[in-house]
Amino acid sequence: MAQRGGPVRPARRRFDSVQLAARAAWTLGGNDNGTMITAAPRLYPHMWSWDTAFISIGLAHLNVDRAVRELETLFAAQWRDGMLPHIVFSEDGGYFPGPQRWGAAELNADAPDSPRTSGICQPPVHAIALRRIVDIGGGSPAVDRLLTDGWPKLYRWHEWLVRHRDPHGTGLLAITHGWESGMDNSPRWDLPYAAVIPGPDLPPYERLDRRVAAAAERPSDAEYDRYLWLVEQMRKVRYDADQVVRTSSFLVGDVFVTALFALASEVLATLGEQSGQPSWRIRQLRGWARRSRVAVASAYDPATGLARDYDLRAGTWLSTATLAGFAPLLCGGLPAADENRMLATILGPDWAGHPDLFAAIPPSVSPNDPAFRAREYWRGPVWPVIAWLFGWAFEHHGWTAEAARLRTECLRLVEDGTFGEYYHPLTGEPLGSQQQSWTATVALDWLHPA
Ligand code: 2M8
Repeated sequence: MAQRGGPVRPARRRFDSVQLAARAAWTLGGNDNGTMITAAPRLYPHMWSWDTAFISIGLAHLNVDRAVRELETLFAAQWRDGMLPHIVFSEDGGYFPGPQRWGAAELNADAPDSPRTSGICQPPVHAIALRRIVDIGGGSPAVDRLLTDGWPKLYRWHEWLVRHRDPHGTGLLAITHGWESGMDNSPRWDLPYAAVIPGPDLPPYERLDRRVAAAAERPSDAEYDRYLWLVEQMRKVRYDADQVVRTSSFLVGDVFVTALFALASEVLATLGEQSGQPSWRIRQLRGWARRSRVAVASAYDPATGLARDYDLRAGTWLSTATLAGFAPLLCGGLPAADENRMLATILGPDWAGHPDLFAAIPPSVSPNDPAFRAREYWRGPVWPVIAWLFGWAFEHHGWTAEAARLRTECLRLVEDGTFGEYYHPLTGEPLGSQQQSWTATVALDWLHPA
């Protein structure tokens, strides 16, 4: 139906909440390969680290034992040094780069031989998932087991990040690949990626994502060359964590990852208190949280009202305006006046309050920004899981009305039951993969608030 003066919106189905929950459960069942719930049926037939955190939250509403098992499957792939890898490979092929191209187990003694994994990590949202699972299924033996056995694994994961990813000791955590941000081709990374020059010895490869998803909705070939070149650089130093930081031509202090780390460390500390973990570890977690919160607040730019990333290779701040700039709203730490201004901005006409949006959810890039691309992956579309993170943080910050509004709008976006990987912000059209597990699971969580 054409909106007067607005974007043309294709007709959509609308499922009521019972039907939507049933479709979400069916989607997860369909993505369950017996060992793991894959991120999506065709595009992503493996386990992704932060997807699994979100997936376990939705699963907890269906079967808390299964939710616990999902996180345990991820933890079983933890590297001996503490890193939680970004991909845990299933036996299925169908994704590039697969385990052979990564060669993690062949090159690094800390990587498990089985299951096979990639050689990088993803945002540390897992403690938030553990919190949600405890809230939903607390008291069950499986959850108690997860708290007892999983908590120390998460502590080691956070410790790994502090030890290897805080090169300046400021609390601002660095990523060595855009994939580690989870926002692969966000315009945040355009400048640092411009300095990544693939060498002539980049081994040839064939992209498999293009067989499944529309080219216009995926990163370009030039972007992929850079992604694969960074993997080559890491292979050359055998994924040695400190050498990767020293040698990778991409090294960026990621303000969004840092904010998630601060939030998750605080959450993990509280869970540790409730489950009798050693008090020195709890103190340490709170110290890490504090330092990273300060780093996030220091990245705030009064000129734009947003927080910035920091290009550690070039020694420059990156001021590209994206949804990640609202990172301080996740972890707190800004003076009240700046925080209120930021909250008003994310809800205002450049972001969630833009009049042309299908639903009042902040997209990955503002529609008012010349760089906005409505269908292009992390360059404009709406990502339900990112909205979930903001909603969860708003709720815990006491911004309950804002959290409730976001939840209502998100449900309106996903009520067509396709569980798109991401959505066209102006028309609500599902884009990328369909039946994406993490979209189905955040829908389940929105359907079961509190
Ligand atoms: C996307 O990333 C992978 C690479 O890790 C890809 O594009 O092939 C991102 O959206 C990432 O955040 C997500 O975890 C992954 C699986 O859903 O897909």
